[in-house]
Order: sequence, then structure tokens, then C-alpha cells
Amino acid sequence: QWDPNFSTGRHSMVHLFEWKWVDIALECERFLGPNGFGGVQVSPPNENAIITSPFRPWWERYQPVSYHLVTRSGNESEFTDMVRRCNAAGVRIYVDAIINHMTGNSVQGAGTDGSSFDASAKSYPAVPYGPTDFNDATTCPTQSGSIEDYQDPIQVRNCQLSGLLDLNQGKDYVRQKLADYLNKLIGLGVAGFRIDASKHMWPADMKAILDKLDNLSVQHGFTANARPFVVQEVIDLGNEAITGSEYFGNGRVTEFRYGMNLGEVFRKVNNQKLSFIKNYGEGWGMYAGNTSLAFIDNHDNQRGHGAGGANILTFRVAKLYKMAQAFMLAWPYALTRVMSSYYWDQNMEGGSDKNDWIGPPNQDGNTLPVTIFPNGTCGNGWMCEHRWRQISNMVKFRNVVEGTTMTNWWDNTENQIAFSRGNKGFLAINNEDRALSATIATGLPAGQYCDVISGNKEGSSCTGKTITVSADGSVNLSISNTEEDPMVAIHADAKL
Ligand code: LAG
Ligand code: CA
Repeated sequence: QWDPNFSTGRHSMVHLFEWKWVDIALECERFLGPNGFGGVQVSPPNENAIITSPFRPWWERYQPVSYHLVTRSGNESEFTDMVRRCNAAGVRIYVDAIINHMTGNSVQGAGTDGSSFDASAKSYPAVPYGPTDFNDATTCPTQSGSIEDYQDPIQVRNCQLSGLLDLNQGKDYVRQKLADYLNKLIGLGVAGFRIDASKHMWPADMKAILDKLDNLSVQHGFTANARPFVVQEVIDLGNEAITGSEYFGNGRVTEFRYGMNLGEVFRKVNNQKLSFIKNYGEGWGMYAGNTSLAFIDNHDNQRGHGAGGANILTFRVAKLYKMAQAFMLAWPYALTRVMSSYYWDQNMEGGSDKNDWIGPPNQDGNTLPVTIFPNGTCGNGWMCEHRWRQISNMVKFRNVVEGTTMTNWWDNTENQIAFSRGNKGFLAINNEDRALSATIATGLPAGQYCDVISGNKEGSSCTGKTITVSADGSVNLSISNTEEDPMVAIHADAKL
């Protein structure tokens, strides 16, 4: 299903990576709800392996032990309370569902809920799964049991990804266990799923699992017969045997080229220029917007995992990052997801980060709370990009301009661009090494507007720049390249 089931007037989601459920509940009530966010992608809520070497990496949560809802983000009652409170605040919850595999193939011990498991015996009694529930030499054609050739779809689906024990979703028993887990979450009020490692499951098996899912919970405010939202994580850069389009029938697909190409454009690598993105999206060979999820970075590629490479923009290059986020949120393409990260010290050696495993801010493995400073930024190592004014105000912009098309494209043939969204909104970006100075059509009614990049509209005044749209709908813009944020955004709800 492609529709995120947002409540009315909301059009973007945020990934609160590694946040605790108690903090997400608070964030829905104090920030996300009031600021027009539609939903939250949460970290995997099911029991995972406890990895101690390295110490409690973020990626231990991608090694399931059972479907008990106990992790370092919280327990089942905290999860239940979070979903209820977020729904009440108008914010949906989407679960990162790890259903391709269980733990690494040689780990054993106890998971985050104390359940024992032994990967070498393919034994997960708390589900329970046993040896016959996994792919083996009869289904995976490689000697090693691992994926060796990404041009062979059978290997990619039936062999082990990164040495993770690969479930056989061809078996009805496995399908039912997975569906039971997802249905439990639906019963608690979640609105849908990000399906991890979707490329590594057969689209028909995925469909068989999704067909077993219940409708969304009417008690939690969903309309009758609403189906769970699905975004399938498929890394498809166009050079493998498997394409994301094989999965469109099941739901949306992650569009990894979106953030990768946009990173190159804003960094001006390979002679890329902002003026080239006037047909960004389908015009660049990406998936149709109504079947895709767009994002600038995700939890993998912001630390060199997954796909996208070194040009991915993250909070570390804040100026470019905010410009790219503003473009994405203003641009009429796809469903948009904003990343919200925690800080870690990088240790780059030979182009890769030796610290790419570091888990969330913690004390002895217990995740620290997200604290909020009086100015609205976050403490304890939480980056909270979604709270950066330039980003949260563009989430609001996207809500305001929903339903309009892109009009009045303007560029200087290089790295200065501007465009409107019908008569509702206007964005200009200067990524040049010199000032932008031009008179540009905005499509907006004449009047004074608050620039939501440099400030907020408070009452009838603006804490940032005031922008005047003249009688003919044009604006006389001058944006210095040395500004903290060399861009301007105005919209109908920011009229003074
Ligand atoms: C994903 N999408 O398809 C996730 O977005 C990604 O974060 C997951 O990998 C991956 N699929 C499997 O769910 C992450 C880390 C891996 C990590 C894995 C399992 O990127 O580095 O593998 O989670 O924890 C780790 C080690 C490997 C080892 C493996 C098994 O890094 O060296 O082979 O565990 O022991
Ligand atoms: Ca698989």
C-alpha cells in the first residue's frame, strides 16, 4: 500500500533513529504534532542480539532474536503508550520491520528480552524458528551460503546477507510468524512498515505476507478498511539484476538515487549544477513519485553503510544539508522522509569511518534520553535535524503547498535556482560563490511575507527576513553566498 495514512494536512515523516519510545511519545506531543509532521519511522522494536564487540553497535538491532517488543528503545508497554499518544497527536508510527533474517550465523546467547538463541543450531525458541525455517544448500546455490553475485537474483534472495541467517519466506509457517508479528503491531495502532532488506526477499513472498495483514485499527483513528503503509527498502542504483520496480505492486520503494544524485549536485561534483534539477525525479530516471520514498540520507549511508557513497549529505555539512532538505521538501516528488540522527566522533582511515558502528548516546549501553534546551535544540548527543528551523519550517511548507504544481522555474544556468508551488509557496537557493541578485516571479499574491528559512512568523511580525512580493507577483531578491543559509522560502501561511 502506497498511502502513508497520514492524518489530514500532513505530508512528511521523520526517522527518529534509535530514540526511546518514551522520548518519541513526548516528541509527538510537544513538537511533531504541533509542527505538522505526519509520522515517525522508529527503530526495530523487536528483541535483538546483544553485541558486545564492538560495544552495543546500532546495527545489533538488525539482528532479530524474537518478536518480543523489548529493546533498548523500551518495552511493550512503553511502545504501546507511544503509539497511542502519537496517534492522538496526529502523528503516525511506522515500524522498521526486520523480516529477511535473524542474527548473524555464529552468534548465540540471550537477546534484549533475555530469550536464548543459538544461530549455529539455527534455533530461536522464542519465536520459535528451527533449522527448517531457513534457506540452506537446497535453496541457496553458493558454496559459502552467502550472497556472492548480485547479478544472480536467486543468490540475492536465498543466500545470506552479511552472514545473517536467512529466513525462508517461501514457507507458510515463516510467513505466518512474520505476519503475526506485524499484525500485533497493527493491533497496537501502527500505520505501516519500512521493510528492511526487501531486495533480499522475493516480491511474491512479500505479497503473501502482506496479504495476511489486518486492516489498520479503527480504535486508533484509522478509517475503516485502511491498509498498512509499506515502504520496501531496495537499494537499486540501476546496475543490478533486481530492480525496485519489481516491488511496486506491494507498496513504495526507497529511491536511493534521490539523495545520492542530489549530494553530487549540491557538492558540484561531476560538473553537476543546481540548474540541472528542474526536472528532478522521474525526469532523472527515478521511480514514479507515487511509488517512491525520497530522502537526503538514511541511517546507513550517513555513516558509509548501504549505498550512496561519499557524496551523501548529512548534518556534518549543515549548510548544504539544509539547502538539499529545503529543495526536497519544496519539490513535488515522492513521499519525503527527514533523518534525525545522533552525533558520533568519526575516525576516518583510508576513506572509511572506523567508528561507523557506534551506537546511540548511552551510559553502559542504556540509551540516554533526548533532552531539549530552551532554544529548542537537543542535548545528550542527539542531533535532532528535524528540529532545525530551516527543516521543520519546510515540512510545514510542504503541507501548505500540497496539491499545487511546480511553476515559475528560474535559474542562472549555474547554481542559483528558484521556483514556485502554484500560488502557495516559493523557494530560492543560491549555491553559487557569489551573490544572487535578480527579480523573479513568485506566483504569490502581493504583500509582505516572512522568510521561513531565516525566521518564524510570530503574530504579525517575522523574526527573520521580510520579503515583499510586488503587485505583479515578482520579488526583488538578493541573497549573499556568505549567509548562514543562502536561500529564501515564503508561503501562504507566512504572509504578514
Ligand atoms: C539493511 N537494509 O537492507 C539495513 O538498513 C542495514 O542497516 C542492515 O545492516 C542490513 N540491511 C541487515 O539488516 C546492518 C549493518 C551491518 C550489520 C547488520 C547486522 O550495516 O554492518 O552486520 O546490520 O547487524 C554486522 C557486521 C557484519 C556481520 C553481521 C553478522 O557489520 O560484518 O557479518 O553483523 O554478524
Ligand atoms: Ca533472503
